[in-house]
Amino acid sequence: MSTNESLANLLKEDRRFAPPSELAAAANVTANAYEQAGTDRLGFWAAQARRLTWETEPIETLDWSNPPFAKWFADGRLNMAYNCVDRHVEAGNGDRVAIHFEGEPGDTRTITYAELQREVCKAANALIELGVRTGDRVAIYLPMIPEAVISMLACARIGAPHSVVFGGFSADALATRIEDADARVVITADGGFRRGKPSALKPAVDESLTRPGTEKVRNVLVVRRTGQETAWNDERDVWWHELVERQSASHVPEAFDAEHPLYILYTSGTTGKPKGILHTTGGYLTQVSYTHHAVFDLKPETDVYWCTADVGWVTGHSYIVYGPLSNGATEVLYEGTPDTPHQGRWWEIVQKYRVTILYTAPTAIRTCMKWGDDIPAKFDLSSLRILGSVGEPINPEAWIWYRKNIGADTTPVVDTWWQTETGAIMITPLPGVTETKPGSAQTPLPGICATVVDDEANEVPNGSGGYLVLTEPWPSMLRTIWGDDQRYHDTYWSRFEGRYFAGDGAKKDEDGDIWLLGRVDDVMLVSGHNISTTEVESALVSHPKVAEAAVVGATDATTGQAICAFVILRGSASEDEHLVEELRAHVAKELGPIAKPKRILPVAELPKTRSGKIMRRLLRDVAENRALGDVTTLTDSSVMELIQSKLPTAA
Ligand code: 6R9
Repeated sequence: MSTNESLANLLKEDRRFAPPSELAAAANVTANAYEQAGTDRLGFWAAQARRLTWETEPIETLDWSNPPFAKWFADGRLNMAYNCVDRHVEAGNGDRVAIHFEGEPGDTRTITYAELQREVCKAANALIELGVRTGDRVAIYLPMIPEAVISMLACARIGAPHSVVFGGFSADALATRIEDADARVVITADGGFRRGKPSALKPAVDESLTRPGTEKVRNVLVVRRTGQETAWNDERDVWWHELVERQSASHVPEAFDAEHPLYILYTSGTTGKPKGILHTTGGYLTQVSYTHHAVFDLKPETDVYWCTADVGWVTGHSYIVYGPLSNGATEVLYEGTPDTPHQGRWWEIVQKYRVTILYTAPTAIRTCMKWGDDIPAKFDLSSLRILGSVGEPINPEAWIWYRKNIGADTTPVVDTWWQTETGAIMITPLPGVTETKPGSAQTPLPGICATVVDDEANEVPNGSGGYLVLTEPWPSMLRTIWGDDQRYHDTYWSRFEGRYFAGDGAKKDEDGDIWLLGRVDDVMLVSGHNISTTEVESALVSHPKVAEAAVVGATDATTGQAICAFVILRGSASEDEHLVEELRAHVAKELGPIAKPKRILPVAELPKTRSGKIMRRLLRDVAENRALGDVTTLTDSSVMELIQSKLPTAA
């Protein structure tokens, strides 16, 4: 991939931000860690594994004798839930708040570590009563309520791998996942609150269980959240408040092998059947726990941490459940949307709980930009000391907006690159060490080996672009695709011999720092030039009138592909006849004439997945006047109708 000609824009980004000196002086992790891991990578990870409590300490670190099938800490034994809950109670921190729950309607619940231990034990005993045994799979289809966290920990406690399915997915998507994982029990709720209204969940479960392939589900465990009318199957359905509440609050955790399966999480990908990404216990927890400690500099006694992700996304698994709780964090769990009942809801929550660390996605940041600077300005956000970003490349302007309007222009922003498959953060600045650059994930963490290669697998020199690869196994790596070792090999390990292919385009700047350029499938080819969607989008977002942009390449008779941009304007900007020309000229100035979009369409919304990723595939369908492909993983399918109605004529 010859992305060199389009390197101009992001490399022109020369704003730099040193870590605040106070933070640097007291940081959990210092520059030293890079050196240690550089000299003895496996020794470094073995030391991080000792941050956990093992029933049998591992002697072996990595077994890579049968690549790409890794085993980490294989002779060690531990219990996941013990590490996330019980050990904090045993250490005398039972009274510390684990979860500040904030329901969308404003109801709250405070759960200490001692209470969490009782809840998890009761849920574990309930699952046992339902006949769930070690190794059985449990599907979890819940809103963002404490029972989601409790259910995951209860499954982990008894060694029953969970498969969490987004509450927003359809009955069909749920059925496919239940069938593929061969689940025996489904945990759900009558519904959850979304945008001020109860939104039912149980009907989708009922419908999914009429589909062939789901017959082995014996029970559905139902949390009463909204109190809405719910159809009931007496033989199969059990209320949480009836079954779980009457259980004993003690349960002795059993240790499992480090390689015992912890969970399956499905990634939709762009084509084909969803991939069940399999994660196991010891290596996964080692890396999520260490990265949470290092990247967010968590001080469990004083910090209040908030990750706004949904538990149905990997970010929720690693950075709401396993990472923070293994570190004894106090965290916020919020059920609803950022604009219910008003657009300042998130900032009100930050103010209320004095949140110190906030971890969110670029899509949310751009949405707040669109709503206007005056909204966060009304709240006291002075407690914040670290801001994180994940999910997509963050445009430099959105990064700056985040730091300035949310972080008082002082808090470090850590842009963390990773994937469902990597299990934990891989490339990121460290808040007390790295001089940050807006828009770049910058540096592989200590113990992580990543680089950028060209088509022939040669490492590219600084200043050049290509494909992001991981060159050494890491503790929280996926172990396989559930039930399909061959697909695991073919998808990730066949493109470049012996290296993990992430599917992302990237480049190295003159300092060797890594900039992510979006999925390789999204790269456009215009008159023989490779142009990354990320760069054109960032150029558009750097215009004061644009809050958000999505760019796709549409087939074009003269140039091969033509750049087609969909833009959302900022709150104050209006759509006038000169706007499109102004934006085209702006991109040409920022990136060069080759990157000038052929078409620019102002729209009200963009199609996104529940984790906030723009679904460019659907926009390509629109730009090329095709029928829309699969829309089942879209948050809101009416968005596409809105966009299509804006299209004047054929492309
Ligand atoms: C954690 C998560 C993975 C894909 C990944 C990449 C994109 C995530 C990013 C980022 C640039 C970042 N991505 N974080 N791109 N900068 N900081 O998002 O997992 O849902 O599996 O998505 O997301 O394209 O390959 P997942």
